[in-house]
Amino acid sequence: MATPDKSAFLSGIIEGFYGQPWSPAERLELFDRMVAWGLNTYFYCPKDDWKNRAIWREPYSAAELEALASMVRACATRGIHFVYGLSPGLDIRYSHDDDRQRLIARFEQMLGIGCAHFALLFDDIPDRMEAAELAWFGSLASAQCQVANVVHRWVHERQPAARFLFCPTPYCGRMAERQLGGEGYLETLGRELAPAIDILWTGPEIISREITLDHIQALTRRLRRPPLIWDNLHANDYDGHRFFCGPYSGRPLALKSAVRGILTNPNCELALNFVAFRTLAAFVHAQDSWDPRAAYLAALDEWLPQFATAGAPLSREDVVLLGDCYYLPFEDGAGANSLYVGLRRLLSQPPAQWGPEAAEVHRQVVRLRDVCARLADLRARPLFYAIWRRTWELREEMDLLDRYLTLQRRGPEANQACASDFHLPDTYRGGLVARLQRLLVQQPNGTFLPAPPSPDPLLS
Ligand code: GDL
Repeated sequence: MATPDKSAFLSGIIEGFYGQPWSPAERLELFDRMVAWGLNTYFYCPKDDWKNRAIWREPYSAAELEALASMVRACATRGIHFVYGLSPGLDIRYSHDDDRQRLIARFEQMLGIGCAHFALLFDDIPDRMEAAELAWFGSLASAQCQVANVVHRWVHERQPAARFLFCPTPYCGRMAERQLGGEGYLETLGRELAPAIDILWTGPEIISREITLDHIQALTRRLRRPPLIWDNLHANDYDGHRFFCGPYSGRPLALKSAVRGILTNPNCELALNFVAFRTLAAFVHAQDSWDPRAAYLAALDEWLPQFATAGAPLSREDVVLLGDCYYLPFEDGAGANSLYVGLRRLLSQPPAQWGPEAAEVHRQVVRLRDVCARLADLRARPLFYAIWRRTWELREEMDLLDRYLTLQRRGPEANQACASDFHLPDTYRGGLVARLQRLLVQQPNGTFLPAPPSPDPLLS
């Protein structure tokens, strides 16, 4: 049984993204990695596990409960804290006793299979209540506190060492500034939520580039306790074109002593999370200094064997370049960035003025295209299935750039328009979403303006 320690610093993984939850086999693989790397908490709250959110009132069937029980056992035998989270916020009636009883009934099912730690989540829900409920409680925050305190007390009586987590409706700085959940929401939590309850927080934003000590200290005063970080740095459920395999970064090491723990809600595809988890673990155990790039390179060295292919293995350089293309939400890795900058510079000049750097940029384009193509030969098929859609798209772009650069570098005598039989209108970069994306252009300050009119093959 995992030793429930009320003061332990929680470090680990949240399965809390939108989309298909991980499989039992994937979770076992994850738990083994967590043990090897020294992460102590797995938090189960997948958004699209129906019974966690959309139909939270329905009890688990015997088969579902057995599947959860084997997960709880797998964590217990490895000394990992298993936290079970329930999200009733879409339609809970806070004042109704039968809804509270349903929450308790679910937690009772989970206690029955050995689950020791619990969470209630109120993220991504309507921030309004029925008028009668509002009049009864005074605020959404008070309503949530009352329900959470009742359930917490019930759990605590049966499992005194249980950790109990709470995800607020405004769970980041921007939401709090916009007064999501009502004025004074966080202060109400600070006053009314049982002090032992851990409050989850994603930083200044849902996806936070940085989480500073100042930010956390100000929040701690409002919540009257240090928060528990729910980090979305590597989450990719909001963008189907991307995944993130850059290092844990933008957080000072001192953050660890200012919070109750750091949990990361990562890429939906488990196989793409190697660097995310490895570098979080390294951050959690780092003592004196933190160099994200060095941590990234060290993690890639450990990941490299999974890039063995049916033919010649991908080199470390290949994998670093690939990883650099899917680095972090706010940052490309050095190799990807220099390729992009080189291409931009080249394409802004007439080909007659291209110097020797054109050959180097072109060489990198071809190399990246080939790396993407060779991923089809990966021996680690789960990794290939997780990665291929994004890298196929990158391969297409590199292939087109290769054709363009080849043509232009032949010199003025090749003076002909660039066209490609593999990049035809409507199939290449096609579809309504792609067309819609071209209508409004985001400016560097974040605002949107209509794009200058441009030809649309479907309309011409
Ligand atoms: C969210 C959701 C989370 C989702 C993430 C990234 C929290 C507390 N909730 O808002 O489930 O995966 O953004 O899209 O972060």
